[in-house]
Amino acid sequence: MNKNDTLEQCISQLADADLGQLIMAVAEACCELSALVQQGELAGILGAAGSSNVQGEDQKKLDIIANDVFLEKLPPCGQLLAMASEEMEDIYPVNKPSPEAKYLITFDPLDGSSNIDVNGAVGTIFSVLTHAGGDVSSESFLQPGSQQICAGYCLYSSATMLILTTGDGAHGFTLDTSSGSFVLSHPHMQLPKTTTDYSINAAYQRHWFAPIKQYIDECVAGKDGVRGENFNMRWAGAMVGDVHRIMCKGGLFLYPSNKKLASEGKQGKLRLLYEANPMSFIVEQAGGAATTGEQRIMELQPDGLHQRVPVIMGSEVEVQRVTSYHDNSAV
Ligand code: AHM
Ligand code: MG
Repeated sequence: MNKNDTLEQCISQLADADLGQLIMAVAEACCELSALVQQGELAGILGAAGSSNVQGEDQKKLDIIANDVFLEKLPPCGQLLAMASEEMEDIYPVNKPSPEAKYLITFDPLDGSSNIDVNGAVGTIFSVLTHAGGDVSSESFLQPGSQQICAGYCLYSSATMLILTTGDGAHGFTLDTSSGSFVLSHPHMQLPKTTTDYSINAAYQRHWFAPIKQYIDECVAGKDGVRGENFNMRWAGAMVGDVHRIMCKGGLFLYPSNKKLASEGKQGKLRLLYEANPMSFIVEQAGGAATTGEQRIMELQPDGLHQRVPVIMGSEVEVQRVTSYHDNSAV
């Protein structure tokens, strides 16, 4: 696998050719979405759909279109038994799967959808699991993130990039719009162990639990506080955008639980199976870490398709620091 190889060339070296076919189908779906996102208002894709998803969130037109693109493009690869998405309450069993089909996929077809109407960065996140056997049901998807055999995200921004892992590192491919191919531009991405960048929605500050408040207060105090150095904050409003920056430069992404979410019976905002797990797999493969504050995300046993979890991921030393604040906390 060499820089400037196409995704197809890289995939052809995978021991599991079936997985390769599935990855190429995902890449094709991302390519189609990328073209739609680039067209924006000209493709009539902006604005609200006038419906809400299973989580009670308002859907954008592009949320639904993106979901449909995945439902159309993935099953023909012949490797999938069923799919689960942020935009669908129940699993989507593939009609007449081939006898060899053994994979399950979860995906957030359009992450950061509040950015669509302002021409901000959005993305797609996906995670591939192997079906253990027997009839496929939603329980089949309830596997810890450590069982993922592949995960990735596609960032639709100034360039479209697909970041992939099959467990041998995290590799970044940039879409060459002239050829329609993803090209290996960022092999073996590695994020720095230390950082002075963090990423959190500070509007929820009054709801934070003590460990997060302490961590962020210390970052904000900069040179004048216990950290003795200045920090920088960025928040794109799309996890894919924020985590991609961290994959390139280092940093810490936090979407923790907070008192408001807890009062609504939610452990976090981000969903375990198609946001937290795949992004954790990629970040860990790039030398970073990912935790809820109390437990490594990829070790959580899921209890529902749309389960939400606190997410803290990025440069290892900072993840360890936030974790230590949770260890010492009464809340
Ligand atoms: P979505 O999948 O419905 O777009 O929601 C997930 C997004 C993340 O991409 C982002 O980090 C977060 O929600 C932003 O939430 P908030 O608006 O609370 O800052
Ligand atoms: Mg999302």
